[in-house]
Amino acid sequence: MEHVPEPVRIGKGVAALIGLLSVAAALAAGHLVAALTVPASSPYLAVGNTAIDLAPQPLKSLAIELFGTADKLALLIGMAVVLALLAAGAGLLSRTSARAGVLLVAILGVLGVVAVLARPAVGVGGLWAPVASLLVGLGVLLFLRRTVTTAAAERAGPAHDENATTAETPSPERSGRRSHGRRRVLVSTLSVATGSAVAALTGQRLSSGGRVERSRAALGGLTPDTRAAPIPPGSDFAKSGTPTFLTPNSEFYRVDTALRVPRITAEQWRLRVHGMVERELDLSFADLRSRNTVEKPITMTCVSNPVGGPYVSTAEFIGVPLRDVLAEAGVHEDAEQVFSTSADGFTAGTPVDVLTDPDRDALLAFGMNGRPLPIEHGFPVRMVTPGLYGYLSATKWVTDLELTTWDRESYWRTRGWAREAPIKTQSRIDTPSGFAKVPAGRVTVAGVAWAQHTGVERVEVRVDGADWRTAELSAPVNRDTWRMWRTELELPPGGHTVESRATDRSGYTQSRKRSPTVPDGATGWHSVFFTAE
Ligand SMILES: Nc1nc2c(c(=O)[nH]1)N[C@H]1C(S)=C(S)[C@@H](COP(=O)(O)O)O[C@H]1N2
Ligand SMILES: [Mo]
Repeated sequence: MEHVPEPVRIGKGVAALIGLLSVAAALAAGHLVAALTVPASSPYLAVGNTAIDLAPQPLKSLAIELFGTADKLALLIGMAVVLALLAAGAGLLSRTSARAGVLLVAILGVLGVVAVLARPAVGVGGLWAPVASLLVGLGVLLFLRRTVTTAAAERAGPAHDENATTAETPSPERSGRRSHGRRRVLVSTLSVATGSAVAALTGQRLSSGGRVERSRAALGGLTPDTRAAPIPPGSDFAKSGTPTFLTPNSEFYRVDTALRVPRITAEQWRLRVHGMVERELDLSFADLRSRNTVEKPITMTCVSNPVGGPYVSTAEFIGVPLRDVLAEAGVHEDAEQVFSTSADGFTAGTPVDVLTDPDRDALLAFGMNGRPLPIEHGFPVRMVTPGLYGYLSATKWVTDLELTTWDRESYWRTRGWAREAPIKTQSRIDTPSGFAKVPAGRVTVAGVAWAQHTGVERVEVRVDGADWRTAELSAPVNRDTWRMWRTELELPPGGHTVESRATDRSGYTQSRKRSPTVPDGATGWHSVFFTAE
C-alpha cells in the first residue's frame, strides 16, 4: 500500500517566523539590488515615498506636528510594524498549505513594483529591485516551509515505523533523523536571517554615497567673488537665549519629501533651463562656479512652521544670482513662473518677477556658511529665494528650470497650498521656554523675529495682558534676515504669560488672529506660560 503523508501543520511561532524572514529577505534583496541599479528603486523606500505623496494633507500636517523632523523616521517605523504584522500573518496563513501565504507575499511584492513604477524619478531600470524582492520573498517562503515540513515529517516518521520498538522510546535512528532535521531548520533560518542582514547593510553602504561625500569634500572651502559684509557684532542675543545669528549647517532646519536624499556628485550635476526662453541653457557645476558668484545671508522659513515653531534658520548662502542665469536664457514676456524640478521629482513654482527682480538676490546656491551645501540641504545645487516660503522657491538638488505659465502646478500647489506665498512677519519667544520655572524678580525674555525682504522694525512684548513694551533689537544685517530681541521684566512669583508681536518696515504689525499653516503660512502671536518662583 502506498504511504500518503498527512499534511504537516507548522507550529504557530515557526510559521510566523517564516513569514517574517521571507518579507525581511525580500526587502533586503530589493535594497541591495536597488543600490546596484537605481538607488531610489528600493521597494521599502518607494512604498514610503508613495505613502508620503498619497497621504491626505491633514494626515501630513498631523505627522509633522506630532513628530516634527522625525516624521519620516516615524513613517518608516510605522511601515515596519505594519509589514511585520502582515508578514507574520502570511506565515500563519500558510501553516498547512503554502497558498495563502504565497498570495499575501505576492501581493506585497506587486505593491512594491507598483510603488517603484509610480516614483517620478525612477524609470523602468528601477524594476530590477522590486522584482528581485518579489522573487526572493516567494523563494524564501517556499524554501523555509519545505525545510520545516520535511523536518517535521521526518520527525513524525512513517505512520507505522517498522523499526520503532515502542512509541515511547524512539529508535536511535529516529532521534538521529530528528536532530538532523532540526539542525537543518536552524541552519536555514539563520542563513536567511544573516543573508538578509548582510544584503540590507551592503545595499545601505553602497547607496549611502561615499562618492558624493568625496565630491563634496573635493570642493573644499568656498570663496565667492563678492563676499558678504562681515556679520556685525551684536547681531544676536545668544547669551540671553536666542539662536545665534547664523545657524550652523548641522542645526539648520530641514524639510523635504525625500526618504532617501538624492545623491548626485558635482561632476554628474547638470541644470537645464528651458521653456519660454530665447536660448536653452545646459549648465554644468563648473559652468556655474565660473560665473560671478555672490554670498548673502538669508533667513529661510518653512510654510509649515507653526507660530512659535522651529522651521526658521539663517545661513550665508554662496551661489550665482538666478536673475543672471535667467537673463542669459532670455525670458519671454509671458512667462509667469520658473517651474523647478529636483533630482527626486519634487517641484516648485516661483514667480518670474521675484526671480528677475534686480533688488532680490535669489540664488542658485552651492555654498552654505563657507562650505559646500550639505547633501541633505541640496548638494550640489539648490535654489534659495529671499522672502518666499521654501516650498515654492527653494528647490534642493535642482536639475531643471522651466519657464512657463501658472497652468502647470507644482508639488505642494496640487496639495492645496497657495500658488504664491511671501513669508509672513512673525516673532517667537525663545526664553523662558514654555512651562519653565525661573527665579522671580528680574526675568529676561528674548527671542527672534523675521519679516524677510521687508525687514523687522520693532518687537513688542507684554506680560499677563498688560501694556505692550518695546524690546531691544539686535544689530540689523539685511532685510532678508531675522533679528533677535530681548527685554528684562520685573516679575512677582506666580504663573505668567508672555506674548510678542513684530512690526515690519512697511508698518504692518503681526496680527493676533490665529490661522493655520495651510494654505500660505500661520499667523497669530506666540505666547509662553512660565512660572516665577
Ligand atoms: N527637492 C526638494 N526641495 C525642497 C523640498 C523638498 O521636499 N524637496 N522642500 C522645500 C521646503 S518645504 C522647504 S521649507 C525648504 C527647506 O530647506 P532646508 O531643508 O534646507 O531647510 O526646502 C524646499 N526644497
Ligand atoms: Mo517648507
